[in-house]
Amino acid sequence: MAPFKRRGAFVVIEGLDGAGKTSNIRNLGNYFSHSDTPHFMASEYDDSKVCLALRTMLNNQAPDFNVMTETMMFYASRIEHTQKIIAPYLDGGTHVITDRYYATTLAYQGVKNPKVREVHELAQPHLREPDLILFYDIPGDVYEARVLMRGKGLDAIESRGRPYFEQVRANFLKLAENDPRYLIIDATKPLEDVFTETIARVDAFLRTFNEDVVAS
Ligand code: T5A
Repeated sequence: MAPFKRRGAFVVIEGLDGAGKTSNIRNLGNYFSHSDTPHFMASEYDDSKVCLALRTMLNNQAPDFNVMTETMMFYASRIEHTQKIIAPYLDGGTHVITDRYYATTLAYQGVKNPKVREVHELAQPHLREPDLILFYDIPGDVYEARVLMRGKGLDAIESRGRPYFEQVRANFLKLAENDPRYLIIDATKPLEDVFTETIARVDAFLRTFNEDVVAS
């Protein structure tokens, strides 16, 4: 009998700025390390100098870019990160958890660029499909309070204001509507509660994922 090939699960963390992605990813990483789960916490900023350069440029100068340039640059960064970092980990059997993926571009750039879907279709063969997408949901007023509370200046995208972020949220919710891979987490709850729910959901998902992979 040929040995089954186990691949890693691809888990994506999504949400508005200030939704708690960074905090939960950090906790999830610690949890996986303590439970000896093979995992890689992926970050376009930390994993690749090319992605870091693109993302820094976009976050600092995005208002000066044409909307199509902005959209394509986010996809270019993502293709680079997927091909060089994410795909090899998944194929080697390691679970990958990433902070934002293509839903972010569809939701954020989709507010201003009606052709974002066309760019997505061009990029899709070079990307990996997430197995699970956790959407940390916060309304516009919570976004505003948390992002201002950080006390740092706002980057070019964060400065687009609350109506922009309300449209981004609506885009995310629309993406989640007919896609069973999405789990919507109420991220207005205390961080401890959000984290407990995150672990419970990811654990339950991984148990089924492993059974499915072994059975196939
Ligand atoms: N962007 C990115 C695009 O437009 N298109 C794209 O394709 C991509 C990839 C940078 C920007 O780039 C845009 C989107 C963004 O505007 P980023 O670098 O991923 O994106 O950074 P942000 O999402 O902006 O990261 P943030 O740090 O702002 O948000 P997080 O990570 O969601 O939130 P976190 O964990 O840092 O928490 C923020 C604050 O809120 C508190 C935390 O303690 C912290 O102070 N907090 C809570 N407080 C109370 N209760 C809770 N449940 C809390 N959760 C968090």
